Amino acid sequence: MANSEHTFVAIKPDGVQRNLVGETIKHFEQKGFCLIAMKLIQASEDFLKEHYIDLKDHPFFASLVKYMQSGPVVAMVRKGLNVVKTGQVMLRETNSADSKPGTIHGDFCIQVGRNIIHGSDSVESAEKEIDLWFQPEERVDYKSCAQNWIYECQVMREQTSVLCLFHSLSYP
Ligand code: IDP
Ligand code: MG
Repeated sequence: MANSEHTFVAIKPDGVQRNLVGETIKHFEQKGFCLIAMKLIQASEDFLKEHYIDLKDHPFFASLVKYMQSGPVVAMVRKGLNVVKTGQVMLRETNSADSKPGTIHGDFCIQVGRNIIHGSDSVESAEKEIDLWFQPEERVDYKSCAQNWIYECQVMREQTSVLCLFHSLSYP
């Protein structure tokens, strides 16, 4: 269903140490993406190697794992319409030097190796990352009242595709 896409977001150790947890969460909260799970976690080396397995052949892999292990990370799951793609736009670019003001990297980071936040780069990676970081019982599905004001179509609010075909718009 359209607005039930999930993404994985992690505030990296530098984001936590620089007291940017609230600021980065605020971006996702204000945007309207629903919070499904969140925790503070000190990840192990093996765990981070698994998380970044696709980058294992890059020269920065070892330093990336060390950086991510250097302190706690705030991991979360967000849900919403095109949340993976839009989440990436909100973070952009991987290299902070190329990131525009208004994005999280653009506003809070200078170097690629200290870019305070991770977001899944595809729906497939989001699924893998969410499964790696969160047990099913750590994810909470609930009805957010805000959704009535964030999405215009009944289908987006109720997450039931047939509803859109039969209901005219009815605002709360
Ligand atoms: P992404 O985080 O935008 O998806 P990836 O290419 O998946 O970018 O890289 C993962 C992370 O690895 C980046 O967020 C950044 O922290 C780090 N990284 C990427 N490229 C470099 C580099 O050239 N030098 C140092 N660290 C890098
Ligand atoms: Mg990536």
